[in-house]
Amino acid sequence: MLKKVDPEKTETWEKLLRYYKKMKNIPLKELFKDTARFDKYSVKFDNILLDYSKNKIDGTVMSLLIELSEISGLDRAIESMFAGEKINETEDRAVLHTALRDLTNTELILDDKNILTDIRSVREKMKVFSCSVREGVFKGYTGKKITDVVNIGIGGSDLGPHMACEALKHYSDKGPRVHFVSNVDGSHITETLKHLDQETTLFLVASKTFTTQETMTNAQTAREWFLSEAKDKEYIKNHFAALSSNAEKVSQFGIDIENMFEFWDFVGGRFSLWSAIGLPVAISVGYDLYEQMLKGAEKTDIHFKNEPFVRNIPVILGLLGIWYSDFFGCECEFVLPYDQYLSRFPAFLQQLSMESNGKSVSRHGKNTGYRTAQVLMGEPGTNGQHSFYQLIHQGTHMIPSDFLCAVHPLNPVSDHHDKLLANFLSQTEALAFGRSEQEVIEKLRSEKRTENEIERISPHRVFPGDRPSNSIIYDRLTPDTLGKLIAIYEHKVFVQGVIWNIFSFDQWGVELGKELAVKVLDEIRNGNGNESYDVSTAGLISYIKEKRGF
Ligand code: G6Q
Repeated sequence: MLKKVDPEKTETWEKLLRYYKKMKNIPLKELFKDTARFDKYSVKFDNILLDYSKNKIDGTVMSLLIELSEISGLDRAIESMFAGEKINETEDRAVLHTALRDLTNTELILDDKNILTDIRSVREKMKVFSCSVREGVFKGYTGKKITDVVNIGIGGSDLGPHMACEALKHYSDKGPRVHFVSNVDGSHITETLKHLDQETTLFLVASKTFTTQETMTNAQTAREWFLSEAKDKEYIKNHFAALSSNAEKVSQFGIDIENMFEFWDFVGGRFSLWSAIGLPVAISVGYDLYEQMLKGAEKTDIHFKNEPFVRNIPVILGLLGIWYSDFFGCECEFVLPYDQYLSRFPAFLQQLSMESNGKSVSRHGKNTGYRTAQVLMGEPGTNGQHSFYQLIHQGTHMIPSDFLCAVHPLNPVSDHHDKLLANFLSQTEALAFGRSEQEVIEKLRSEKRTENEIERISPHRVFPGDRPSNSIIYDRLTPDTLGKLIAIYEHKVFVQGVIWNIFSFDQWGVELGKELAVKVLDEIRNGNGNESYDVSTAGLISYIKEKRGF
């Protein structure tokens, strides 16, 4: 079980607070007088390099942060998670997404059962199914090959596979096209189905519970669309598969249990990419490459379990996040992939981090009183540069940012990659070291500007610098690298949750809105009285009803 240590009440926290008061006034420029800084604060793990030297840290900060992780029982927490202890206490569940990418032939006993046996057998079933869809052995009801696969799911049953299919698109040459429908807004499924053909479309209904309103609504619409052409319900088995843990509901929906790919309670939604939820990835790029992604994640698991904290990438990233959130008071963090294939990585990480650690009640059941997860956002570079980077460079907030880029491009077109790399490198340099007023004045003078102009313009062109970032460089975006990167962030989130003394694996915060929506739905559908609502909600409902002619 996880230790329950209130980090704020530890002596180390106090020491960090005192040290922060000193560190905040030492600019990065000053810290970089130490020419060994890159060697001291960078870590290599296989084909990935993390440079965290452009952070407002020194040896003392890092030792204190590591001390904090030790006091919090991080070592033991890691062991507990991998061993399948029920560390998701509020739901009484183990947290074993790591078992899904355990490709060794060992065993892992949970509730008297070797779960690796079940995991292997679902993986085998995924292998056979994905191959047969890709090779056209699995056929539609008129005997045609499947050309389009539509994954219907939301949250954890959408964000991971959607992100991974996008990230590995380069490798999907012979696979069918893969589409993702998540939003209950009818426009999402309508626009997706518009260009598809019932005879050649396969639906994967991805829902652990098989009760999620958005997913079941979209799945029903897909079923009606299919039957409008195919007519006979017998054909559903040729066009619908389920990724779920609820066999009863799957069969009630009319999906053949043969076409159900199971996963289990010990897999949380946002960590479920490694389970049957990854089936669209296997179909898109082929099972072997899908398994390479799992292998990459497994390598990160080994790194996370075995590397001392000083060289442990998820631990370092997690600690830096805490340093900025709790001591510098940063409310936001950015993840900026200089890799178009990672365009959906920030969206995936938003859920991973904010749904896991966006909590304010500690494992003691009391208000934390200190900050937990920051708001996470991001966009691929260089697009972000022409959009919101203004704020990170010259705004009033300090926003620690992770920059990611490949050394080698997957598409070596002219000098695109040189330019991408140049932008990637320059941005972190500009953020850290900025441009002083003196430098601005000299530059304007060299441009032959008048002294009046210089006086007027120069304050606006100063870059204060001293803005922290991490650089993560990988050789090229392969399935193995993608697996490693995702697992690095998963474990970063785990590290932070352990130290913040919160439960990272539940998500009670999404429940209230869902419950209220049931009541409001009745109102919208049947026009029942609205006297039990607050005046704002009641006013909005009346307005909508009036407009809809109720
Ligand atoms: C993630 C959450 C959540 C979940 C969705 C979909 O950790 O649990 O995002 O994945 O609500 O749930 P179903 O897979 O049950 O439809």
